[in-house]
Amino acid sequence: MSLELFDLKGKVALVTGGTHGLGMAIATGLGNAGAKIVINDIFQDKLEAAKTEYKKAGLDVAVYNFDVTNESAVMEGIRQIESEVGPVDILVNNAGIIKRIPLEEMSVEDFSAVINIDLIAPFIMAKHVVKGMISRGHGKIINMCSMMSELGRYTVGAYAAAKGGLKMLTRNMATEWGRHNIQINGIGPGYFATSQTEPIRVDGHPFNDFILNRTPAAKWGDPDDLQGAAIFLASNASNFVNGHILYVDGGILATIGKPINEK
Ligand code: NAP
Ligand code: GCO
Repeated sequence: MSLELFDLKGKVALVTGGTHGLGMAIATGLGNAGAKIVINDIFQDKLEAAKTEYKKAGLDVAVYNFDVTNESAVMEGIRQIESEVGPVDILVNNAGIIKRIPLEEMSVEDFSAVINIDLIAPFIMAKHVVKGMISRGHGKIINMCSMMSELGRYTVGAYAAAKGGLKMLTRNMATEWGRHNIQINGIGPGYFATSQTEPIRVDGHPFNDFILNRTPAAKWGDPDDLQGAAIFLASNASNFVNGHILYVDGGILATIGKPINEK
């Protein structure tokens, strides 16, 4: 019985922003666990390139082009997906952006852009996927949170506000939809090697040294390190887990850290 708990055969999983980075890693993990994978993005060329990459990994992924911040586009995208692929059993709200600007220099436009994609879009996506989940009496929603759901950092104030809000939105989704046998949880990655963190990860960048020191595992996360947490939260193994943020951070949140030169 135990391994069957993690089997996703017969499930449809929609991963937003799944053309690369953490979304692609998570979608690949869910696909390898048996789910039919659907991804979205806003650039058709990235969707086509990603489809080819997934195919090389043995996964036939369905791709849809819509902006997660545009409610009418989301409604049409979900309608198409549920008509052409099937009802969405698993939603991973992964699409996101970051803007690294000191708050006193940040425009309201930039602040709003981050909030729109990182906080309001997960609400829009969930609102239009959950209706079917309620009617079917089951569903899984996974929101991509962050270390910034718990901690502040210089220049990422809008992102921290969004990801902190996403943690509480996750808990409120669980509060409102748990009664329908829908589990809504978050994954809180530490620092991972993707295009999003590339600017602060290059060798010699002070932040790179800081993170290697601040992380007990003493390395940047590999996106595939998130696959186990995603499969767990997408599967029957987590049917009594709700409103939980599962941090996959190499130990960052467990420690105050250590002096740079200390072993
Ligand atoms: P990434 O490399 O920047 O990828 C983000 C994805 O979201 C891209 O596919 C992007 O598409 C898509 N996207 C952006 N805006 C969109 C929109 N309006 N509609 C649809 N798709 C959109 O980021 P990542 O590092 O993989 O991170 C993925 C998620 O994990 C994000 O929510 C991020 O905040 C979170 N996270 C990342 C880390 C980390 O260390 N990397 C840690 C904690 C949390 P395009 O490429 O076409 O723009
Ligand atoms: C940053 C990083 C982080 C990571 C992640 C950490 O500039 O601090 O981009 O925000 O993306 O969210 O969990």
